[in-house]
Amino acid sequence: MPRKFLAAAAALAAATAGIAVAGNAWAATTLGASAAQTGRYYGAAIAAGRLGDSTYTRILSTEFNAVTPENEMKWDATEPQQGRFTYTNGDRILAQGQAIGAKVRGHALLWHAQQPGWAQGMSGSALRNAAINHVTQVATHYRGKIYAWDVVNEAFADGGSGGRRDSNLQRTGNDWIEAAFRAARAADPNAKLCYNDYNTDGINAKSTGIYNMVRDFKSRGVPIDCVGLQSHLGTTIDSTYQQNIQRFADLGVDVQITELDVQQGGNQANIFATVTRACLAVSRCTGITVWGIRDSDSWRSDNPLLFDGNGNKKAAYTSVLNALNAGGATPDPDPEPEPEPEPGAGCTATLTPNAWTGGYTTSVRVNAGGSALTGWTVSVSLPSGGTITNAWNATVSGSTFTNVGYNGRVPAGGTTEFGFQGTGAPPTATPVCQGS
Ligand code: G2I
Repeated sequence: MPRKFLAAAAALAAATAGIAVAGNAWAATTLGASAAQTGRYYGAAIAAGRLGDSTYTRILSTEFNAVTPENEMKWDATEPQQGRFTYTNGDRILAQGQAIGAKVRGHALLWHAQQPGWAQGMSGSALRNAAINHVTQVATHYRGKIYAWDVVNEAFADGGSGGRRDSNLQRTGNDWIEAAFRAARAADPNAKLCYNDYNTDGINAKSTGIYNMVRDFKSRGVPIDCVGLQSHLGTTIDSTYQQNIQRFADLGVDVQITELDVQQGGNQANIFATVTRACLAVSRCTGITVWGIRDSDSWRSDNPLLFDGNGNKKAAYTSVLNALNAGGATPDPDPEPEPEPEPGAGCTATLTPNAWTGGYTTSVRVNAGGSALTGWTVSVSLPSGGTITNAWNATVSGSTFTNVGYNGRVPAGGTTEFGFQGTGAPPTATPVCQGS
């Protein structure tokens, strides 16, 4: 075909597909289409009560290719009286999503908040049975139609404990989460099953508690497919945001950014772009959902979304779109191969203990030496009578520590750190480090 016809055909194809040609690159012009270029979705939480607003539905159908019901599939909405299920508003969200060809995320089967009054007053096996029945009924009603379910929402405590949050559900026994995941899998085998939480937007005690639960679930065959990082953000973003996504992905689960909103202020557009780039950098980060469409639709009052109250695109919108298009348009055509590490590569480890009478904690620095590591073990010899009670950023068996998914790779000359706690006096002998 002559050159000018080729160009015309390309322009026509672009117009038909709703994409524009920017320079020599193909750049999509909506969030959903841009995300789709890299096989991801870009979604919004929506409310049934707003579907009559034409500005709202115009932006929704133009920009987004995934939806989450903001409240309509929660326990209080779907089972207001025990055993009497109401799906009217949840079904409206589903139908709206299907009408625009969007993925529908289900939110949320079990949560300590927004429980119907009858469940709030229950405990013990009656509550456990009611909760599992709720999971089974709702997941069965939506069977085959939900891309991913938030099976359990916000079950971990804030602060440094890394443990579970107290709730009526937690008091039915620590296994309530895995029971819920098993029931959800049985009811809808094709939905991805997610654990979803907030304040998990970097490597911290809470996200590490969840990380340990997911690792345990994977090792015992409890069905879990994804982790939702809500990402309700303020004026800063944790420097380990991407690393945290990566460590969950390395456990063999998808990661989804499920409820993104960012306080308006100097950094809003940059933070939105940073989140976008972090997700695009991790192949198992499958999509991003913002928690509402316009600032006026948000549960927050600090204008945290991508469209202003009039439905106009904000600077944050443009920064997200550009980041999506950069990620989709510039895959590295000729990546440098990773250098193969020498088998049995050497490494060294040094302890920096912090001791008190009867116990200690210590950080351990693993130093890769001359060749890169893909994994490592560090064995320590404990003074007699001493025991190890706890470890972080490593798994422990006896007195040998092994890297976890996100810190096994150490470049030549590089270091990584883990730590542990013990009783008695800290080890004094040089630990034995073995790399692979
Ligand atoms: O709190 C923000 C989100 C945190 N993660 C879980 C999400 O499910 C949660 O969403 C919010 C909704 O955006 C709010 O719209 O969850 C709130 C409830 O905890 C929702 O607020 C509730 C109000 O508290 C109720 O008074 C109201 O009846 O919305 C209900 C429906 O409009």
